[in-house]
Amino acid sequence: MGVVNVTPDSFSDGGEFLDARAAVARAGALVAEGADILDVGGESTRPGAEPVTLAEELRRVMPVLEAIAASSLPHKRSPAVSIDTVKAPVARAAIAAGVSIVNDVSALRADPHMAGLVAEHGVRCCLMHMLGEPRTMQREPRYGDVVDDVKAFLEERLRFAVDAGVPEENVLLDPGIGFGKTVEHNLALLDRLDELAALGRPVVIGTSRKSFIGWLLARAVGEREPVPASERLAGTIATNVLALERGASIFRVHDVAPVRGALEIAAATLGARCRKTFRRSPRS
Ligand code: HH2
Repeated sequence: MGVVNVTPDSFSDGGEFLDARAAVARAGALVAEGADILDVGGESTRPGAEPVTLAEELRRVMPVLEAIAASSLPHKRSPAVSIDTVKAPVARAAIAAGVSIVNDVSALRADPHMAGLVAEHGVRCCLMHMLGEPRTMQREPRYGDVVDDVKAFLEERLRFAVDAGVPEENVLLDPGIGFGKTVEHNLALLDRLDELAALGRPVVIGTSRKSFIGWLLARAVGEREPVPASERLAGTIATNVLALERGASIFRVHDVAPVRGALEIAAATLGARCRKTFRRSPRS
């Protein structure tokens, strides 16, 4: 899953693809690099981010989704498109423009109309764990056992979605790396990702360029500041390979080519152990 951030303030690429043409070019490049899914978002969820209005979010993402749907992508492979939003009206407009996955980082909690919308249109949805909300989530997050707590949350949200009429097979689950989590919380979730995969739904993992990687690299060399996002590719690759081994099947990343390459080799090495989870989308 390649990330297309149409935002001025995303933590690693804010402002780079705010212009619709730049975002569409970015989408094309990600598909050429091997993305099976494009995740388009118009609202940053980085720690401390302020919410954006409905009108502004629509203004950012719709031209990009429409251009992708019109197949102006300079590549033959046709990706699935997901919309990274917590707002039902944005999801509704995105679905009308051909989006088939709603990536809701609030796991259907932010907008009371989201679950019904996903059910009504028969699209897939990604339910992600987040403690609190982006503005405040990194202020001393606490858990009993982070993996048990996240697992219980995802189980409850899966049940909620199914009760709202979303077929279970349309649900993807995501532990929400970096969303109200310390470095140690993120590491525990990655280490025990198999416990979340045991819920029986595909696991989405989003470690790409995230700050825990920057902090771990800084710690390793005795620095006091996290290494910048531009220097977190090695950590992104390592964590995605590990997540594959622990049962993840969708890898949300900014740098598709190197991560895909690493995953191909890791999948070949692991063979039958991950054949079920690592496969290209049916469309490619
Ligand atoms: N991470 C981000 C945004 N959306 N969705 C899912 N399902 N899982 C994630 O881990 C996830 C997500 C944050 O990354 P990014 O989009 O690059 O940054 P920003 O939120 O600042 O735009």
